[in-house]
Amino acid sequence: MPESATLTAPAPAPAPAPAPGTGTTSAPAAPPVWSAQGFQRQHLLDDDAVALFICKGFMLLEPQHRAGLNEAIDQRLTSMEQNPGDGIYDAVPELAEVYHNPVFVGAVASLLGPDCQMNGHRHWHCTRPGQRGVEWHQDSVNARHHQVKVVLGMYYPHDVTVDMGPTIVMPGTHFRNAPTDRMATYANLRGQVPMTVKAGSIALTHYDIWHAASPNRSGRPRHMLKFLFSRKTSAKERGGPAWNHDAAKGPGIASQRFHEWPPFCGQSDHYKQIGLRNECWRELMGKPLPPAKPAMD
Ligand SMILES: O=C(O)CCC(=O)C(=O)O
Repeated sequence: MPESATLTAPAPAPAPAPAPGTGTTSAPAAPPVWSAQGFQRQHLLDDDAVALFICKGFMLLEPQHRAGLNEAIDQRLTSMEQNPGDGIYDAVPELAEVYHNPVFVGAVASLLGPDCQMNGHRHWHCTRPGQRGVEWHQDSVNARHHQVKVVLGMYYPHDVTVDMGPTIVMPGTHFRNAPTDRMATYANLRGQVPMTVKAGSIALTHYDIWHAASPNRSGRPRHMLKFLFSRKTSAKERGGPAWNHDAAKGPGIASQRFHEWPPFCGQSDHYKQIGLRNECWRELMGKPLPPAKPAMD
């Protein structure tokens, strides 16, 4: 697994064409209920990919979609006058193909288990030319913990360049919390990562990651679809990890990753981070947590 944590896979088979006589002009058919049950083993993450996700709180997936899919979604969104909120999945049923891509399904199933579910809340984030973006925030409840209960799948149907207002994420911040009103006053953070991506990319992030949207100085709207996926059962309940775990090498790979000291991170935060990374790994492995250490002054 390369450092960039980027995965690729061949395009899945195109969706079946509508039966003759069934209208292409009628309202789009309702999208199928999302499920990870059909994941393919070769698309599950390996130990290093999971360890990297635990450290950074996100990974960038670059699945191959069928020819024309990204363009069709981009055009449909650009022509929409109103944001349907949670109804975006029904309004743009091609999104079902995106979120059923085997690379995405394999990654989500690896982190949340094969019985995970698509959440009813989702959103189309459109930054139009001249709009200033969104301040730093966490989507969840600003609590420090070691679990992965929900992940976000941020899909970009077109190439995103730096002038188009990319999403920005701050690696490692899923283990930090800060009051939202204070966070909103932050500007450029050292180490932040802009999602300047190829069309079709999906940033898979921890629910707690700090993220923002930068201003759109280009001449076209920047689209991002944010879908949420939730855990149903813990690894302990299922009897072990959900990814392609190698019992001989995995723990060593993870331990090495967890001791990596990220740039711009103070010593105190690094120690707390190592503890949370280890607890997160144990949780995802279905192992009990080590006994709590006495508080330090
Ligand atoms: O549009 C973006 O890139 C991020 C916006 C976002 O995540 C939000 O408003 O919650």
